[in-house]
Amino acid sequence: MTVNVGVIGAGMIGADHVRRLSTIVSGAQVTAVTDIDADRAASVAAGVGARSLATGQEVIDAADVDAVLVTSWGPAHAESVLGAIAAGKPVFCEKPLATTAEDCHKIIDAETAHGRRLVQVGFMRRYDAGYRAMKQVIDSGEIGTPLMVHCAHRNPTVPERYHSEMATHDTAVHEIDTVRWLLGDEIVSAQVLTPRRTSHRFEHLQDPQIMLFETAEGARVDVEVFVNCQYGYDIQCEAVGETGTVRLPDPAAPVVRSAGRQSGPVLQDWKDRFAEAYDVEIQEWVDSVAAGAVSGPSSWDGYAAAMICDANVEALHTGEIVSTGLKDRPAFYA
Ligand code: INS
Repeated sequence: MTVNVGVIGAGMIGADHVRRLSTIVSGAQVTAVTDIDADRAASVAAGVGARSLATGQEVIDAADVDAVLVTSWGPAHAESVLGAIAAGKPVFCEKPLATTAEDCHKIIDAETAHGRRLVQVGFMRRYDAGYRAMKQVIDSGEIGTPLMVHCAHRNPTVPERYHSEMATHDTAVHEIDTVRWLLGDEIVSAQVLTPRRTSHRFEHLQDPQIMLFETAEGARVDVEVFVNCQYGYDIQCEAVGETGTVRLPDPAAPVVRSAGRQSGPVLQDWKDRFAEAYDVEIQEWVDSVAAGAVSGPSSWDGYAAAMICDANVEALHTGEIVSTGLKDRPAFYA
């Protein structure tokens, strides 16, 4: 079976997923594309022999669209996801699921009323080979009960429009989802420490930030976000258990020994770091749609990420330890 995909939003990540669905992923084809920029939609659609349509609703309703991929800008996500649920069509939504916890709730309610899962949220790190290997080690019990996780998320630089809250919503959100998934545990509180600021930043930005999370089981998670570190794109993660540790491997790179020095490259662009994870993510989504059983990060995970991010931003502004207010995961999302 070929899954016919309709794409809402043909910007950078949308166009990239259209390319992926057409040239890398098997068992899928893009049949319809829309974007608020109609010319852009037309050119992305033409590149893969798809139709360009005027609105997201037209894409959702199209008879030749079996599943919907939402890659518009964040504030427009909820409307498209709710539309796809109303049409009973599986929908993949890039993060964030919605920009407010209230909209996430509406999605959870609609999906629950539908009776089976339709929504997958684009938290692609769960599809990275290194993180998957880490999770296997943790789940095997080899390092014992996890007690702490140390993370670092460093970008070489960020543009002037990047502001202090984006350190949570754009950057640490990846660690927030990954750690919940790695530990199979919920984040219940957040605190943010603000070190001396780097001089290599725009004036308005608090950079770096140290985020401290506590899980329901009492594990502690620290995330260093440092988005003007200058030297490269560097993602680190180490889980410490009762009897051992497991660390995320760095991307494979040649080690050069020359002139009395040993050296190797550090990635510069985040788009290169998880490129393969995106391929695996979209392939597994297509396979799950074909099999009639959507899995992967759920609406609940999208909602939890929104709640934790909101608490973390409040923690940044108040200096307090802020509860995330997350309750038990509903059985529907077990
Ligand atoms: C980007 C993206 C990257 C992250 C950046 C963020 O939107 O999510 O993975 O490293 O900090 O600005």
